[in-house]
Amino acid sequence: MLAFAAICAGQQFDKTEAMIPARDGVKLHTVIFSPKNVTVPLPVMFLRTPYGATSSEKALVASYKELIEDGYIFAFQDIRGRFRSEGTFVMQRPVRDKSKAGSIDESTDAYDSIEWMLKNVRNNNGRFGMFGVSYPGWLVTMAILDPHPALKAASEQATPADMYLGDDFHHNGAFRLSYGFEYAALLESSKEANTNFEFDRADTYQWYLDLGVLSNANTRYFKGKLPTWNDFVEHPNYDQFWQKMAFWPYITNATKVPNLNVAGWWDQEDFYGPVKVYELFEKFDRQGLNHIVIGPWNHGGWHRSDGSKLGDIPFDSNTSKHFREQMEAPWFSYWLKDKGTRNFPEAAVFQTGTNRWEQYDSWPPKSAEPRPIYMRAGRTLSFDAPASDGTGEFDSYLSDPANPVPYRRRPISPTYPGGGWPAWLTEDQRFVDNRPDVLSWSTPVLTQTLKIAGEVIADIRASTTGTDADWVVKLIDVYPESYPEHPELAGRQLMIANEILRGRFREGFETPKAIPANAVVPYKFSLHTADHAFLKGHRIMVQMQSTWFPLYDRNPQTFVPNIFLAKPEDYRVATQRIHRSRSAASRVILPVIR
Ligand code: PG9
Repeated sequence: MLAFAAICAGQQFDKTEAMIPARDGVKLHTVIFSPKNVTVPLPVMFLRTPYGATSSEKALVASYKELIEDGYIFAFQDIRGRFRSEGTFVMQRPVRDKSKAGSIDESTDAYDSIEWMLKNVRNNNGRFGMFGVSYPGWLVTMAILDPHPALKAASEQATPADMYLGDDFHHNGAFRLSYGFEYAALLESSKEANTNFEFDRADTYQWYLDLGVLSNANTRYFKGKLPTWNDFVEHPNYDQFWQKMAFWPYITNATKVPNLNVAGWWDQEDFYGPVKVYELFEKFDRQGLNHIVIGPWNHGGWHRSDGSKLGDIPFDSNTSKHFREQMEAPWFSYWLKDKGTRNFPEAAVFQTGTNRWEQYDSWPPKSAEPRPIYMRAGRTLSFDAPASDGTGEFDSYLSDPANPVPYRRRPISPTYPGGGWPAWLTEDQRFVDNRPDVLSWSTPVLTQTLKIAGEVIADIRASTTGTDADWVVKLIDVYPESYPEHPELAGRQLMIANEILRGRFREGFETPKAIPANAVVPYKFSLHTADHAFLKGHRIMVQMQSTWFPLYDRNPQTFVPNIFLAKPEDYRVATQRIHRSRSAASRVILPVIR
């Protein structure tokens, strides 16, 4: 194959393909689209991916209309070991050991590719922009850790930042079973394809239940051949393996490249990541190069659709189109083409409920007042703390690993492709509200609107008859029972924030500790940031449960050193108590704004 050959002539672009040599000689397959008949030098928009580089003009035009209108050369690259690139694929290859000469990582591959394109792509103006959602967003973040000097603008979008604490594979140490299983199969079953695991049941809830203990994944299906699954099994705790994959050890300086971090409130995969990367860079950002946009989107929703709706939830405007036209395109055109003005808000955040874009000088805003809202008797929720310490001040449920709470309405279709996964976080939580193993506490109907902007924190006191337990906390907006403007939303329970904590990690993620049975234990964890108005006429609800299946694997509820090796008999029913007395109050801390 020619190193750099014109392949075909589309309508608007000339397409060429190149095998770009990295410093260790591995060649990276890159598809370059240059607008036809343009003589002025143009910047290059560069996207790296494990999913197969965009190779048709039709796909390019369908995805990047607003950027195309501004005029760019586009370059799409398969990362090493995927599709037509040489080398070995490593899931989120960690940052290289810089003391070793010639060592490589995704940052050096981006650097070497830019260096090559700078010299070989005709008519480039010497400036490169990198963008991408999720894995490609992670590749952008890797590239700006050690950027090529020609990389002048970036937008990481939905990058993972920590696969153990908050992104695709685990949250707070709880293993994301359906995602981890299906994603390992997707990327590691074949080099030149994205392979969807073939389930023999329509309802994957039942399929994962029938799988039984986690070790059956290898004995029955993967046979030890998928490196990522084997890593899950071998690294059940937050050890060096996961820490080296996270960004916090590496983001120790300001970003040199202007970076627009982008996140979606209902991102079903990586919401923790972009907010974390923004926070990490922000500590050092004296030059105002680090910005964030958070909109009412699911994973990558800002690049699909017009963003007027997600699931059943309407937003009163075309939020995705607005982002692409008014935020993303001006960002790149300012830094790469000297067009427009540098008046980018520090944080452009869509406030759900009022459905308005807000601008903040920092995210989360410093002006919010943390106000605890307490779980109280009679399944009520109140800003008044409990006053008494009487006996029986708790609510309780039986958590049975043999009958776990489904995370979305059954039948649960596979994660990929499509189906119910992309918008599941907006699903009406009434489908589990009446289960005996789900508890809900709610306020009376609000007589005035309550706005929150910032971090929501769960601060729970709980006991279990077992020696390990998962605690799931959801903050929910309950819509009015009569809602003529959108009758389909009447009485709706919409999740605004949520998270899980695997109880064994309550004192730290590196070393799991059994929970003392029947003791009241504090569990404090973040439900992440939100910007939401609970409107007058709505109610605020907090919901708790101890299983969320098959999104999370089942906690055996008996302490075992490694849950991936748990035996069937380790999985036991436990009685969970959520305490609500004065000295053992359970609450959620809300960042209230005026
Ligand atoms: N959420 C996906 C992912 C990113 C990085 C690692 C593993 C999975 C993605 O959408 O790319």
